[in-house]
Amino acid sequence: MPVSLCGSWDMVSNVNLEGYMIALGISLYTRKIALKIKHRKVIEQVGDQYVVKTLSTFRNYTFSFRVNEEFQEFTKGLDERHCKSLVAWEGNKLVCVQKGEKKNRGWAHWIEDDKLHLELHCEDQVCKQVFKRVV
Ligand code: ECB
Repeated sequence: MPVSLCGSWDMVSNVNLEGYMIALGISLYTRKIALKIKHRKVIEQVGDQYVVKTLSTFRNYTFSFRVNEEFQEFTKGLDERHCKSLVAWEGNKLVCVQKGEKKNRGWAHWIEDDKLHLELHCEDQVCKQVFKRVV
């Protein structure tokens, strides 16, 4: 049974968000703001339903899913695209594949050294974020 991802997490590092945002076609203006802000991740689980909230002073993005069940995702406030998304456990990693206009799009969350790790990928770009638990 993987370690629970649930809780509130504050960003401590953020590598190549710029490349990831360029791959998604985000405007220069929005990228400049997005790079300056710290994100908070809030992950909740009720039964087999997860809610993942990415919160910031600039924009918020919330979505929910059931593991192993494909769902329609609309990345409102991000790149505003529709994806067919599927989240599944791969070992200790919660892995999402986001099928849509953008190739090789998805993310993975896992816990390592008491930190929440997130790898976001799109086309040939990988963004790596690490979060520490909010106490
Ligand atoms: C919600 C805070 C986003 C602030 C940036 C706003 C605009 C930039 C537009 C698009 C850039 C794409 C992503 C920004 C980086 C992180 C936001 C959420 C990343 C994500 O999809 O996380 C997953 C896994 O936790 C949940 O969707």
